[in-house]
Amino acid sequence: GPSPRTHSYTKYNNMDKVQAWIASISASNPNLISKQVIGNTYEGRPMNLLKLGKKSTRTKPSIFMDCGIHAREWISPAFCQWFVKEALTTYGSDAQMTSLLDQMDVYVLPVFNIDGYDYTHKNNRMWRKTRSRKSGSSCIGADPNRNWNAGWCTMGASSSPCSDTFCGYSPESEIEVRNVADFIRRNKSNIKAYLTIHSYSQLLLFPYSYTYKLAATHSELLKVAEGASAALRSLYGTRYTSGPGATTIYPAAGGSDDWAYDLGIKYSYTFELRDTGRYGFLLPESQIEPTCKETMLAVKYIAAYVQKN
Ligand code: ING
Ligand code: ZN
Repeated sequence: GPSPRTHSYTKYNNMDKVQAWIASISASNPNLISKQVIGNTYEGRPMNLLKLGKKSTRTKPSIFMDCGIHAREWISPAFCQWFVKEALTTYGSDAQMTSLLDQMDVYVLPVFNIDGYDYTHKNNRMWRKTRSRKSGSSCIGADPNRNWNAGWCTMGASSSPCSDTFCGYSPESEIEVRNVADFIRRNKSNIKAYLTIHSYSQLLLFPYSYTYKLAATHSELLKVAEGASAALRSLYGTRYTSGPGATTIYPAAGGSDDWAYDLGIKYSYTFELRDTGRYGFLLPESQIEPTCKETMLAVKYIAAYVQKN
């Protein structure tokens, strides 16, 4: 079958299980999915990027989605796994998914911060950052969502290596950020949307977070976010708030969505999945399925909009 026996979409899979799943799912349907290594993590683990879409001789327009920038936000990698499964199992029966994968490619990075994710399974469940080290400080890691070259370290970030929001020693100092930024730069003319999945707070954020200025296309970003939130809410009534990061959550420079937007990717969104704080990062496994099902509706709404625009 496409998934290993030890893999479950309704459990929080550790990194070994996710890597085994990546290998088997990408071997299962070579006409719809392929994988490529975009570089290695600080600790030397391969960063496998999945590409979903009907094979074509031409380069197709695409959507890029990453999960697990922050190590402890376990619902996020669970969503990327769910999305890949849904894409493969509904292609050919669901009209929207079929049309999306016929016309576009969807790049999925199932776990961005692999070293950190592994660390949350083995050592410290609440770890957030990467696991990079530098001589001169005994503190480990930088915040991979403060390390992008977008108003880098000007607000809502710390220059102290011991802080959970340490911006790093320079933009893209974290090899995981550099690997993803390099891939997006190389493919930027084809990438129409950038989606990044975090938790928690039930928000659909868009640029900017590094400034209070509104994005040039603010009203369109808001309109699409509100449509996506309404689609999400239609399933179980889960309420999301949409808006620019700086005013909707907090000002924070060096985030990936701001960087992608300023690079020219017009549709750039950060999801903050369930819940609003009852369980926070420790969202029970019983909520993986409903969270993924409702989030699929929002992601498919954005994808459909991007596809026709
Ligand atoms: N929240 C995001 C964080 O990195 C964010 C919020 C979004 C900041 C976009 C900057 C840009 O702090 C979580 N939960 O990680
Ligand atoms: Zn996060």
